[in-house]
Amino acid sequence: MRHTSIDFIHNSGVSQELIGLADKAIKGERITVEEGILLFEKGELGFLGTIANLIREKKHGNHTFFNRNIHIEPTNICVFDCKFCSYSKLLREKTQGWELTEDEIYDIVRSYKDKAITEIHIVGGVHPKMGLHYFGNLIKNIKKIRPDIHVKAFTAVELEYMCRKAKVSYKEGLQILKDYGQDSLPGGGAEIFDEKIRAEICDDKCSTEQWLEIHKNAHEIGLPSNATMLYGHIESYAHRIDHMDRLRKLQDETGGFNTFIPLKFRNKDNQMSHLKESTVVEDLKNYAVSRIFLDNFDHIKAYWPMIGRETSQLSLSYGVDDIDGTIDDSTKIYSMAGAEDQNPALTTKQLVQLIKDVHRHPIERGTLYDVIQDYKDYDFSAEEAVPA
Ligand code: V47
Ligand code: SF4
Repeated sequence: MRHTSIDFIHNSGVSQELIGLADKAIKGERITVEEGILLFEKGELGFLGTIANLIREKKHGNHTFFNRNIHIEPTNICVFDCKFCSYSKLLREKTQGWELTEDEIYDIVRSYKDKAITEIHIVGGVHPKMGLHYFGNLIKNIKKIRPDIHVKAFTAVELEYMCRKAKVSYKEGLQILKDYGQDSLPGGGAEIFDEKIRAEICDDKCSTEQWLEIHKNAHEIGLPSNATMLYGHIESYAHRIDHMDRLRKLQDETGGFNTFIPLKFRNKDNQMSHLKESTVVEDLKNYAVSRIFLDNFDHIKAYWPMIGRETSQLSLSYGVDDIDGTIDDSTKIYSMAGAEDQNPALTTKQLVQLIKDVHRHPIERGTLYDVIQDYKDYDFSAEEAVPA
């Protein structure tokens, strides 16, 4: 007799309550907030992974997405003081900060002239002198160099500051950036939406309400976005589910989120260094519960420069279907906070192999999940000499 993963759940000795929940999730029914918390508290890793993987495979089969992008970080000078941040240098410490000039940024873009990148991700500290039109012009000029490129830029934190300084509404500010050529928003700055936890870890930057409002406005004018959650610090399971619940509600309204990216708190050189980091078991549980709870999100992403290559591979059996990618990720936000990958760059060939090694099917995607190349039977020998 053939046994399925569902039989396995029924025979695994878990409580009737959890089995009922598993059946519900696998049928595609929505899990409540209380049930989400219960999954975190009572669900063991194998049980959660089995459900999350069934959902993942129902949505995407074996397909595992990645993209070819570069990160540009114009500055790490920031007016805010998030306690978990190892990267920003407050204005008084300017000697340790960097500020790329416009020309330096264009030179970076030009240096990828012959590379098949499809996205530029621009994000950085919140610099008091870099405003809405400065960044708008930057995007316009980047597009002159690479008209084909998708520009995913600025977290809601940067956008809130830019709009406030320029004295425009969020919608006006976003429309101005869209007119300059911005295509979508990354998911950063969300951290944890619970107001009390937020006040403890990042008191002075954009509020939960503002973050959600900015993403809502972006979706309304046709700018899709991502959503993140910083976990594994002082938050509880209830806070994580509350965070996902607020995202799920907004997604019901707008449908504008592409992907959910849980970000594991890293503890090196920041004001929260006394906290222990979460274990790999906890990381996988978190991916699995995210996949089960966020029924209206198509994609769950494990960002490999932050979580490491091996945990990214494991995550593909715990609900994750996207490992971001990047041919050359110059982001410093994680390497400065202690991530395993101090020099996060993988060639496409290496990335494809990483996915194939765990028997998944690699698909290169555009930012909006359009299929660019199926790598299942792709032969790299023809382009062996080209590093990217
Ligand atoms: O909002 C900062 C996080 C985020 C630490 O949308 C930290 O495709 C862990 O959002 N430990 C910015 N995390 C980066 C971001 C992102 C990254 C990759 C892809 C996308 C996307 C978005 O980085 C911040 C904050 O949550 N962060 N410090 C730290 N010590
Ligand atoms: Fe600034 Fe972002 Fe660091 Fe917060 S996380 S201090 S907003 S760079």
